[in-house]
Amino acid sequence: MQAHDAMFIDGTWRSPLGTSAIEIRDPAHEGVIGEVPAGVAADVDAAVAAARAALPGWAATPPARRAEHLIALRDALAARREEIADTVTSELGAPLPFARAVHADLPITVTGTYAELAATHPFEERVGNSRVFHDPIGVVGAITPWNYPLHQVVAKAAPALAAGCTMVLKPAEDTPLVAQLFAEAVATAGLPPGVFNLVTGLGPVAGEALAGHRDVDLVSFTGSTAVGARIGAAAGGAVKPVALELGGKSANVVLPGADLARAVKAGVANVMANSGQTCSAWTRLLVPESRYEEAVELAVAAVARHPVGDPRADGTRVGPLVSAAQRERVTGYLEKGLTEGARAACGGPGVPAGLTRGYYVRPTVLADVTPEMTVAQEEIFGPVLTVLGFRDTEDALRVADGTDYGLAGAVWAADEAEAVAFARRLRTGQVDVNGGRFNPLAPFGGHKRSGVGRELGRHGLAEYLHTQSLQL
Ligand code: TXE
Repeated sequence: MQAHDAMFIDGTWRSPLGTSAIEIRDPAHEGVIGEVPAGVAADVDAAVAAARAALPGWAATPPARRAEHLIALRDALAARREEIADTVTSELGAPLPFARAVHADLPITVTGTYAELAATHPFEERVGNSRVFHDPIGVVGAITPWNYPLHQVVAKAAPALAAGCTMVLKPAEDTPLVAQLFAEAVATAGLPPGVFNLVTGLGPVAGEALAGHRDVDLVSFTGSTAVGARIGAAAGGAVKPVALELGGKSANVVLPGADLARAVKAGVANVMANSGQTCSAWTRLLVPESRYEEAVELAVAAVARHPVGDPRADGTRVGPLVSAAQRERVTGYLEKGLTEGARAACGGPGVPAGLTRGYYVRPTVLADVTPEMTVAQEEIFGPVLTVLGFRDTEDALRVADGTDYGLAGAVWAADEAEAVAFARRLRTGQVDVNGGRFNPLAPFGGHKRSGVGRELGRHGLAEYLHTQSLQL
């Protein structure tokens, strides 16, 4: 799509108030594919003012009518599915089939789920002699990352709009094009002006202005734990609610008696998807010590079935990383892992064969990893699987929970009851049991330093509501 040299504010594309622009690069070829304006505090002020002005009308719109708007928005996105996939492939580098099936279809589905929830949620209930109202929290400031650039936007915008909130979005600077496409879909769907506003820009400028804006009632942030912690601290100081979806270091725990081959295959596919740039990725494979070498061999064989290359080439399953900075970061972790005693069973630092341009890294299996190593503790955010051994179930639990994070994970066991019993003891927000299917209505979010709050489904809607009770 063609980039807009403008901000989407109050239902129209308005000239930016700053003078600088941000270049967007195609990570597969490193060329500039467009530029968007770098928003300044005055752009954020204008967008927040538009959202504030639109709030009373949108909040008073009957939920069933808001649901109709969300259906129109879903349809507007669905009509542009191929363009969404193409845009995400261009600015993120995701292989096209994955871009279609996940980057396009998931947000379309999620928008549909919130149309349904808007129509059916009990925004008013009776509790004894009280009438309890669940009202929109107000103007939402949303700050999103680049890894799932449309999904992250929709995971905030759809519930916020369903709740009756209005919103200002500051998308990631690496992937603003699909956010502009979303704003176009908002316009096509005929949402009232000011209900959704978009300001592109840099985190420390536009993001900071939005996160600290006095007239924003809730900040919803997805991104790094470092930035999330700052935003959370500022919100705490201002006594404002905040939703934070941060990093992860999730464990894929294969208990004795489980189907090891199946678990490893699924685990490798999970980590390689989106080049490993997924906060919930199962980056640590935990297997019984007695089957350690077998697991490493299975992982290496599975990685070989994930060809790395141009995201538009047939057969590619692993594209480049989003940026040169991310490639440096991931390569740094690989080097550190080897220095600390890990072994690259396949991959390792360096460029994949035949790929001299683009921000590629080699899909890697790190073996001989121990729980205290940096690569077992910190989020790498690349196509890198670490393999750790455990002695018994208690040891597995200790290792699985032994990081600062607690976002997602997986458990495999001979039977479901055993896997569920183990999963229930993990301090993590979401666990897939024996290959359980993704559910767009299930609450998603973290324990510990993985964040505060939940996204998706009715739990995601609740983040955008506040409650009033009247005693009769
Ligand atoms: O994140 P940032 P980055 C993790 C992952 C990755 C690392 C760094 O480990 O390697 O974070 O990625 C905006 N005030 N995740 O540097 O900086 C920024 O403009 C307000 C996990 O890209 O946190 C962007 O819109 N906003 C993750 C958003 O924050 C600020 C997804 C995220 O950028 C800001 C992405 C500031 N001071 C990275 N500084 C996940 N949880 O899915 C930046 N931003």
